[in-house]
Amino acid sequence: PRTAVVIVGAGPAGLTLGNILRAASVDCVVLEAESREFIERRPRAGVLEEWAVRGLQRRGLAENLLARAEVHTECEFRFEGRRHRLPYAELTGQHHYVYPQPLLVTDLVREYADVHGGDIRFGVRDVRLHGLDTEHPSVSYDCPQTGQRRLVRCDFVAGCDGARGVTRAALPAERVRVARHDYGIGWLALLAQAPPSSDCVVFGIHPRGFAGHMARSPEVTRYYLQCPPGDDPGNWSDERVWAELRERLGAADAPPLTEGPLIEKRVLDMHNYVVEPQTAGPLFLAGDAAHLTAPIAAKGMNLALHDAFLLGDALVARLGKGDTSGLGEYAARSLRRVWDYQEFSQWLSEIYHGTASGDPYRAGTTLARLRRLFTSPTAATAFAEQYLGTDGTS
Ligand code: RFL
Repeated sequence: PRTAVVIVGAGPAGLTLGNILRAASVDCVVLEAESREFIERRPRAGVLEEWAVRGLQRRGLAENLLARAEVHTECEFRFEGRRHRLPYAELTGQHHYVYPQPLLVTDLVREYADVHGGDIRFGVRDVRLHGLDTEHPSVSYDCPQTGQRRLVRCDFVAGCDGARGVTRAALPAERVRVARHDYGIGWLALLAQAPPSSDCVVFGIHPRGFAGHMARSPEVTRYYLQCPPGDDPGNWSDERVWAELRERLGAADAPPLTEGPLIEKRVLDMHNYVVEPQTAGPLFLAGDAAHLTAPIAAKGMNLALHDAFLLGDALVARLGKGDTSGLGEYAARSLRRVWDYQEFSQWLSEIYHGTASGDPYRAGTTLARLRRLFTSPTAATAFAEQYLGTDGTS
């Protein structure tokens, strides 16, 4: 069997890419290691930037999202026992959409497979890439139903298999640079079966460590607590979690937290990487496979969509009209936004974690940086632009 593009991975990047190709009648096959039920339930991100939603909308992929997502226009920092609101939409004219990643993935699978009859194979094992240095690449995998090895010949391979995928390893080591950064910090990622405790995202900047509150839906709320990297979630009883959240998110006039059962407790080590370039011959990486940003600035899913838009349009131009310019520029255009967001994550990490660093000098400069956001409209606007990704880096 032969197809134009094999897409490895059915996350936001792979599914968006698949939909763009299907809409342009480009043949493709999506290979996904997990089951459909699993990927439609996997909780992760929830914050989408307005440009990303407009990109989905232009491609007919945002109907449910626009009907159901919540629009957020401001965020709140709590530090030194006080609440400080930052009205980012007022400052930039743009806002955030809050739409849980599993809902977006569900919409994208339905559109690709059920509406457009796209080919997607779930539960595949042992995906391997072949012939990347030739004009005739192919991808092989173990088929879950028959246990047999299958081979799909293609023109292009899109590596959309996330941070733990296999396609990144197929880039030739001597031509690729991987830039890494480890913050040396852990976050306990929590999902509470409880309504949000505020109408906006809340960042608690506290000497005991960072705490975050992010609405996901009227019934579920994400919280984060800074912890040592590699910490065991077993060290965090529900009582300890809520006590720590109350302390770190506490501020004068702050409404009490709405508590509930904790349905997810995972420790995430905060680290980033950027692969340069993210292409080799017919292989193009997109999303977390090519670059990871710790959830510090809620950028990962947005970058995955950005890559899918660029790569989808470039592949359609190449396969439809023989125009190779988009593929030639893909890595550079992706990386411009990636590095911009990496820099913002770096900046924001210091705000989140500086006061708890144990270093009084860093604590002092962190608080100065924070206060400036609420005394200088220029500083607030600069923050808002980066927080919303409105700086035109695409
Ligand atoms: P994904 O979503 O990881 O999808 C990759 C897919 O590839 C499959 N796969 C394979 N398939 C076949 N063969 C193999 N060998 C395979 N190996 C893997 C996987 O099963 C999966 O289905 O990558 P993609 O598409 O690049 O999307 C990236 C985003 O998922 C990620 O950046 C975000 O979730 C990051 N992130 C956040 N991003 C935001 O923009 N805003 C947020 O608020 C936000 N919060 C978060 C996050 C990530 C988190 N975790 C757990 C990593 C919060 C958390 C807790």
